[in-house]
Amino acid sequence: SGHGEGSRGSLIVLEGLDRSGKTSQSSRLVSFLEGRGVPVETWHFPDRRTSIGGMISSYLANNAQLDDRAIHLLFSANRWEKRSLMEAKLKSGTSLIVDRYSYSGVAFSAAKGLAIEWCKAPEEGLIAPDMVVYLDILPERAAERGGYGNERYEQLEFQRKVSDNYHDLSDSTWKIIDACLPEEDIQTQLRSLALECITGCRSGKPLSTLWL
Ligand code: NYM
Repeated sequence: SGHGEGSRGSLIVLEGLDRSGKTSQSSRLVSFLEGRGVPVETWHFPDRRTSIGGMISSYLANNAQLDDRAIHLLFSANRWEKRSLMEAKLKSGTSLIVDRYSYSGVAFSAAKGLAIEWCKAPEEGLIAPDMVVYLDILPERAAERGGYGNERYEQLEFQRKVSDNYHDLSDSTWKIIDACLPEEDIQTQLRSLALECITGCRSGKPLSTLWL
Protein backbone atom coordinates (compact mmCIF):
# COMPACT_ATOMS: atom_id res chain seq x y z
CA SER A 1 0.00 0.00 0.00
CA GLY A 2 1.01 3.62 -0.34
CA HIS A 3 2.89 3.27 -3.61
CA GLY A 4 1.20 6.10 -5.47
CA GLU A 5 1.25 6.18 -9.26
CA GLY A 6 4.57 7.61 -10.42
CA SER A 7 6.14 7.63 -6.97
CA ARG A 8 9.89 7.37 -7.24
CA GLY A 9 12.56 5.55 -5.30
CA SER A 10 15.19 7.17 -3.09
CA LEU A 11 18.90 7.45 -3.68
CA ILE A 12 20.55 6.75 -0.36
CA VAL A 13 24.35 6.91 -0.17
CA LEU A 14 26.55 5.45 2.54
CA GLU A 15 29.98 6.97 2.99
CA GLY A 16 32.86 6.44 5.38
CA LEU A 17 36.48 5.40 5.68
CA ASP A 18 37.63 1.94 4.70
CA ARG A 19 36.55 -0.48 7.47
CA SER A 20 33.77 1.80 8.74
CA GLY A 21 31.21 -0.97 8.15
CA LYS A 22 29.36 0.44 5.14
CA THR A 23 29.15 -2.76 3.16
CA SER A 24 27.68 -4.99 5.86
CA GLN A 25 25.32 -2.27 7.10
CA SER A 26 24.02 -1.59 3.59
CA SER A 27 23.38 -5.25 2.82
CA ARG A 28 21.50 -5.69 6.11
CA LEU A 29 19.48 -2.57 5.35
CA VAL A 30 18.51 -3.88 1.94
CA SER A 31 17.32 -7.22 3.41
CA PHE A 32 15.27 -5.33 5.96
CA LEU A 33 13.66 -3.10 3.34
CA GLU A 34 12.94 -6.06 1.05
CA GLY A 35 11.21 -7.73 3.99
CA ARG A 36 9.01 -4.66 4.28
CA GLY A 37 8.08 -4.94 0.62
CA VAL A 38 10.09 -1.88 -0.44
CA PRO A 39 11.48 -2.20 -4.00
CA VAL A 40 15.21 -1.73 -3.39
CA GLU A 41 18.66 -2.65 -4.70
CA THR A 42 22.11 -2.38 -3.24
CA TRP A 43 24.75 -0.73 -5.44
CA HIS A 44 28.45 -0.25 -4.90
CA PHE A 45 31.02 2.10 -6.41
CA PRO A 46 33.47 1.39 -7.84
CA ASP A 47 31.42 -1.06 -9.89
CA ARG A 48 34.27 -3.41 -10.81
CA ARG A 49 32.16 -5.44 -13.27
CA THR A 50 32.42 -2.95 -16.16
CA SER A 51 35.51 -2.50 -18.30
CA ILE A 52 36.26 0.84 -16.63
CA GLY A 53 35.72 -0.96 -13.30
CA GLY A 54 38.30 -3.54 -14.35
CA MET A 55 40.88 -0.80 -14.88
CA ILE A 56 40.04 0.66 -11.46
CA SER A 57 40.33 -2.76 -9.87
CA SER A 58 43.80 -3.42 -11.24
CA TYR A 59 44.90 0.05 -10.14
CA LEU A 60 43.64 -0.61 -6.60
CA ALA A 61 45.41 -3.97 -6.55
CA ASN A 62 48.64 -2.18 -7.55
CA ASN A 63 48.71 -4.12 -10.80
CA ALA A 64 48.51 -0.92 -12.82
CA GLN A 65 49.93 2.56 -12.30
CA LEU A 66 47.89 5.55 -13.39
CA ASP A 67 48.26 9.30 -13.14
CA ASP A 68 46.26 10.66 -10.16
CA ARG A 69 43.96 12.68 -12.40
CA ALA A 70 43.47 9.82 -14.86
CA ILE A 71 42.31 7.42 -12.12
CA HIS A 72 40.12 10.13 -10.65
CA LEU A 73 38.35 10.50 -13.99
CA LEU A 74 37.94 6.72 -14.31
CA PHE A 75 36.19 6.55 -10.92
CA SER A 76 33.93 9.37 -12.11
CA ALA A 77 33.33 7.72 -15.50
CA ASN A 78 32.35 4.55 -13.63
CA ARG A 79 29.50 6.55 -12.04
CA TRP A 80 28.57 8.23 -15.34
CA GLU A 81 28.28 4.89 -17.13
CA LYS A 82 25.63 3.92 -14.54
CA ARG A 83 23.77 7.22 -14.50
CA SER A 84 20.98 6.42 -16.94
CA LEU A 85 20.28 3.04 -15.31
CA MET A 86 20.24 4.76 -11.94
CA GLU A 87 17.73 7.33 -13.14
CA ALA A 88 15.52 4.64 -14.72
CA LYS A 89 15.49 2.58 -11.52
CA LEU A 90 14.65 5.57 -9.34
CA LYS A 91 11.88 6.74 -11.67
CA SER A 92 10.40 3.25 -11.78
CA GLY A 93 10.07 3.34 -7.99
CA THR A 94 13.13 1.32 -6.93
CA SER A 95 15.20 2.76 -4.12
CA LEU A 96 18.97 2.39 -4.31
CA ILE A 97 21.27 1.94 -1.33
CA VAL A 98 24.66 2.97 -2.67
CA ASP A 99 27.87 2.02 -0.94
CA ARG A 100 30.20 4.96 -1.84
CA TYR A 101 29.54 7.69 -4.40
CA SER A 102 31.00 11.02 -5.53
CA TYR A 103 32.09 11.93 -1.99
CA SER A 104 34.49 8.98 -1.96
CA GLY A 105 35.71 10.15 -5.35
CA VAL A 106 36.55 13.61 -4.04
CA ALA A 107 37.77 12.62 -0.55
CA PHE A 108 40.23 9.99 -1.79
CA SER A 109 41.64 11.91 -4.76
CA ALA A 110 42.00 15.14 -2.78
CA ALA A 111 43.97 13.16 -0.18
CA LYS A 112 46.68 12.88 -2.85
CA GLY A 113 46.88 16.66 -3.05
CA LEU A 114 44.48 17.38 -5.91
CA ALA A 115 42.32 20.47 -5.39
CA ILE A 116 38.80 19.79 -4.08
CA GLU A 117 37.19 21.96 -6.77
CA TRP A 118 39.05 20.10 -9.53
CA CYS A 119 37.92 16.80 -8.03
CA LYS A 120 34.28 17.88 -7.80
CA ALA A 121 33.98 19.10 -11.39
CA PRO A 122 33.50 15.77 -13.23
CA GLU A 123 30.79 14.73 -10.74
CA GLU A 124 28.63 17.71 -11.65
CA GLY A 125 25.34 16.54 -13.19
CA LEU A 126 25.25 13.09 -11.61
CA ILE A 127 22.06 12.37 -9.68
CA ALA A 128 22.18 13.93 -6.22
CA PRO A 129 21.49 11.60 -3.31
CA ASP A 130 18.31 12.15 -1.30
CA MET A 131 20.30 11.29 1.80
CA VAL A 132 23.96 10.78 2.66
CA VAL A 133 24.69 8.68 5.74
CA TYR A 134 28.23 8.96 7.05
CA LEU A 135 29.53 6.13 9.20
CA ASP A 136 31.85 8.10 11.41
CA ILE A 137 35.00 6.47 12.74
CA LEU A 138 38.42 7.81 13.72
CA PRO A 139 41.09 6.61 11.29
CA GLU A 140 42.98 5.06 14.23
CA ARG A 141 39.94 3.04 15.26
CA ALA A 142 39.31 1.87 11.71
CA ALA A 143 42.94 0.76 11.44
CA GLU A 144 42.53 -1.26 14.67
CA ARG A 145 39.80 -3.28 12.99
CA GLY A 146 42.67 -4.99 11.27
CA GLY A 147 40.96 -5.57 8.00
CA TYR A 148 43.28 -3.38 5.94
CA GLY A 149 44.34 -5.49 3.02
CA ASN A 150 46.95 -4.77 0.40
CA GLU A 151 44.84 -2.38 -1.59
CA ARG A 152 46.07 1.06 -2.38
CA TYR A 153 44.86 3.72 0.13
CA GLU A 154 44.49 1.27 3.03
CA GLN A 155 47.01 3.03 5.24
CA LEU A 156 46.50 5.10 8.36
CA GLU A 157 48.26 8.26 7.14
CA PHE A 158 46.23 8.30 3.96
CA GLN A 159 42.94 7.57 5.74
CA ARG A 160 43.59 10.55 8.05
CA LYS A 161 43.62 12.84 5.02
CA VAL A 162 40.53 11.17 3.59
CA SER A 163 38.76 11.70 6.90
CA ASP A 164 39.62 15.43 6.89
CA ASN A 165 38.28 15.70 3.35
CA TYR A 166 35.01 13.99 4.24
CA HIS A 167 34.58 16.49 7.05
CA ASP A 168 35.16 19.36 4.61
CA LEU A 169 32.64 17.92 2.15
CA SER A 170 29.91 17.18 4.69
CA ASP A 171 27.11 19.65 5.30
CA SER A 172 24.21 19.90 7.71
CA THR A 173 22.09 17.55 5.59
CA TRP A 174 24.40 14.56 6.17
CA LYS A 175 23.23 12.03 8.72
CA ILE A 176 26.15 11.01 10.90
CA ILE A 177 26.14 7.66 12.67
CA ASP A 178 28.86 6.69 15.14
CA ALA A 179 30.45 3.66 13.47
CA CYS A 180 31.80 2.44 16.81
CA LEU A 181 28.35 1.76 18.23
CA PRO A 182 27.26 -1.89 18.35
CA GLU A 183 26.35 -3.08 14.85
CA GLU A 184 22.76 -3.61 15.92
CA ASP A 185 22.38 0.02 17.05
CA ILE A 186 23.87 1.34 13.84
CA GLN A 187 21.42 -0.79 11.87
CA THR A 188 18.47 0.48 13.91
CA GLN A 189 19.41 4.11 13.24
CA LEU A 190 20.00 3.39 9.57
CA ARG A 191 16.62 1.69 9.16
CA SER A 192 14.67 4.57 10.58
CA LEU A 193 16.60 7.15 8.54
CA ALA A 194 16.06 5.12 5.36
CA LEU A 195 12.33 4.62 5.93
CA GLU A 196 11.88 8.32 6.57
CA CYS A 197 13.80 9.21 3.43
CA ILE A 198 11.92 6.72 1.25
CA THR A 199 8.55 7.99 2.50
CA GLY A 200 9.57 11.59 1.81
CA CYS A 201 10.61 10.82 -1.77
CA ARG A 202 7.38 8.95 -2.55
CA SER A 203 5.41 12.07 -1.83
CA GLY A 204 6.79 13.83 -4.87
CA LYS A 205 10.20 15.34 -4.07
CA PRO A 206 11.85 15.76 -7.49
CA LEU A 207 15.26 14.29 -8.38
CA SER A 208 18.09 16.78 -8.48
CA THR A 209 21.72 16.77 -9.59
CA LEU A 210 25.13 17.34 -8.04
CA TRP A 211 26.43 19.52 -6.65
CA LEU A 212 23.68 20.76 -4.37
N1 NYM B 1 37.50 5.02 -4.06
C1 NYM B 1 36.19 4.71 -4.26
C2 NYM B 1 38.06 6.14 -4.69
O1 NYM B 1 39.24 6.42 -4.51
N2 NYM B 1 37.28 6.91 -5.49
C3 NYM B 1 35.97 6.62 -5.73
O2 NYM B 1 35.29 7.35 -6.47
C4 NYM B 1 35.39 5.47 -5.08
C5 NYM B 1 33.96 5.12 -5.32
O3 NYM B 1 38.34 2.88 -3.86
N3 NYM B 1 39.61 2.56 -0.75
C6 NYM B 1 38.36 4.15 -3.26
C7 NYM B 1 37.90 3.93 -1.85
C8 NYM B 1 38.37 2.53 -1.51
C9 NYM B 1 38.61 1.88 -2.87
O4 NYM B 1 36.46 0.86 -2.62
C10 NYM B 1 37.75 0.67 -3.11
P1 NYM B 1 35.68 -0.36 -1.96
O5 NYM B 1 34.47 0.25 -1.32
O6 NYM B 1 36.63 -0.98 -0.95
O7 NYM B 1 35.36 -1.30 -3.08
